[in-house]
Amino acid sequence: MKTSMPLLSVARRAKALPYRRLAMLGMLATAIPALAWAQKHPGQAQLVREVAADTGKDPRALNALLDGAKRQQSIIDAISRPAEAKPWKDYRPIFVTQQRIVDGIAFYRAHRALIERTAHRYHVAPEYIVAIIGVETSYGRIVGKYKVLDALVTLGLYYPPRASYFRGELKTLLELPESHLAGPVATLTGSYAGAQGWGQFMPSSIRDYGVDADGDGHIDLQRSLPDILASVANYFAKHGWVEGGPVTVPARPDRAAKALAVKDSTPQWPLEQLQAWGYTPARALGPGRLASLQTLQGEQGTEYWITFQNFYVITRYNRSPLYALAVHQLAQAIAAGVKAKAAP
Ligand SMILES: [Ca+2]
Repeated sequence: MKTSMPLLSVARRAKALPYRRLAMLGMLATAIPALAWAQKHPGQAQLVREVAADTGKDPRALNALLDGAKRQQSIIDAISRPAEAKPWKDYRPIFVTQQRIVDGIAFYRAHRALIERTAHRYHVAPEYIVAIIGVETSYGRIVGKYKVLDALVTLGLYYPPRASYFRGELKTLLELPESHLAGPVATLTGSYAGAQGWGQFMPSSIRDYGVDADGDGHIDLQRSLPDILASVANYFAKHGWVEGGPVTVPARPDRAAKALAVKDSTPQWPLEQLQAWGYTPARALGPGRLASLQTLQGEQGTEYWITFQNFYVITRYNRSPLYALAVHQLAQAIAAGVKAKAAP
């Protein structure tokens, strides 16, 4: 949306105007240096000032880039109905499908050496790296068709409920050096939220956790499998993945189990405490671990899941416990399938 009239057309129309309005235009003309450019998007001028100050990038190039971005109503519609609003019984069938399991096993087998080498280097579990890119993009098949710049301009500058987060991501996108992106900013595509590549990284995640694992000088999360896998593994590692640690186990509650209100999946009670409150883990685990509890509505009724640090780490990728549980179940199914197929 243009916020002021183009000045050239004002000047052309001036001849036909009466004196008083001409005088006003004369006053306007003295202000022309300040008005020579009209921002296309609300807040664009301020954003460009900040990016230019932080990076030394040319404000004209930044403005040209942003002038080419469009507010897309479909992006605002998409963010207003996230899948995480569903109960677990409806969420799970979307992400933990037989197709995604079969494809994950095939993907793991096709790239086994690279996947396991990467997991080993970052001290994380290989099947969880694979499950993340399985849930995010079906192993790179569906990486998103929105222009990343349109997505972040729309949500950062036109969507007040999430503007502070998305404006920050837009600013980071504009500030990232070329070496951190899969191509020129205007050409990047991704999700409606502006996440890119097989692992759907937001710009701040590319900046903080992206890895150039193949050493070609670029973090390419669209085309380089070594970069894609290492970046996801690094994300887990930096958020505190415990090598060999459990993610979550189902729990059977006693009839008198204490009702627990859990705000997020930060591990907060010793496992023994949860047991004392009436939640018995489905398999025995060593004592002394901090845990939390998720109560979800599954197909067969209420499900109780005792969650650990690694579950919390997966929620750093996506805050929803449903997401973390879907990643966990997909990872377990893939690992079982790879093991079964590897056996004689
Ligand atoms: Ca690279």
